[in-house]
Amino acid sequence: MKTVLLTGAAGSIGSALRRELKGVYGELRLADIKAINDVGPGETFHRVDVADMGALSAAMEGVDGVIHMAGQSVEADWDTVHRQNIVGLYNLYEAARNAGVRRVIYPSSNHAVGFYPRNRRVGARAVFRPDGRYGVSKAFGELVAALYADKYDIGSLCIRIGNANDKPIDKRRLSIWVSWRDLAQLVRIGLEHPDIHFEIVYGVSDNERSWFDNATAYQLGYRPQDRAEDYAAEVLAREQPEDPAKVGPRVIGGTFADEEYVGDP
Ligand code: 15L
Repeated sequence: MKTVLLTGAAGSIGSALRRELKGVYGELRLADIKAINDVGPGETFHRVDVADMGALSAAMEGVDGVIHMAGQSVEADWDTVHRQNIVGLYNLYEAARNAGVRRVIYPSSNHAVGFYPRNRRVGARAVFRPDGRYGVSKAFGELVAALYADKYDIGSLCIRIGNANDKPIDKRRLSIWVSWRDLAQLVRIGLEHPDIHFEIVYGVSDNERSWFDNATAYQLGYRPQDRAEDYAAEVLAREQPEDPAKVGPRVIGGTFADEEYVGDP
C-alpha cells in the first residue's frame, strides 16, 4: 500500500496514528478541517471538511487506502451528528468509490453496542444496541461499509474502538481501553491483510475485564501488546462509588447511556 489517506489527522487518534505509522507507507496523506503545521517527511496535508464532497474527492485522488478518523466522536445534537457522521461518512465512501480506493478503516465505537449489559461478552455479530445518536451514527457507518464491500468491492475493517488513550482512565475504561500501538496494529491489519471484505473487530487491548468477544480480530492476526490490568490498582484506588440509580454503570456505554435516559424512575 503506497498512499494512505488519514482523515481527522489533527485529532487525538489521528495524531497518535501519524506517530505510530511513521515511515510505514510511501505517503501518509493527512486531511483535517484544522491546519497541520508540522507536516513531516512522507506526509502531505489537505484541508478537508468531510461534508464538502469536492475537497474530499481531491484528497482521495491516487489513494490506495483510507483511515477515516474524522467526524463527531462523542454524543451531540442530531444536526451535528448528521452532518459529520451520516453525510460525512457517506461522502467518504462515495469519494473512495469514485477514486478506486480498495480499503477503508472505519472507526466504529463501543457506543454502537453501548446498551448491552456488562454481564456478558458481546461479539462482532451482535445486533446493534446504540446508546445515543452518536452510537446510531456509528452503526450507520458499519452498514455503509457493508454495502460498499458487497456492492462495490471496497474492503472495510470496522473497528469498534473502546477508549484509545495513553492508559485507562477509570474503571469502565479498564474493560474497553486500547493503547495507541494496539490500535495501530489493528489499522495495519485492516489495510494490509489480503482477505478483508467486511469485518468488524473491537478496538481494545488485551484487557482481562473486557466485555467483548474479539475472536475475529485474533483470527486476522491481532496480537495486542498492552493490558489494561497493568493499571488496575492505580485506577481503582481513585475510583468514586457508582450511583446505583444510574443505568450507565450497568451497561457498556457508561455515561453516554446516562444522557437523556428516562428508564428506572
Ligand atoms: C467513544 O466512542 C469516543 O469517541 C471517545 O471519546 C470515548 O468517549 C469512548 O467512546 C469511550 O466510550 O470511552
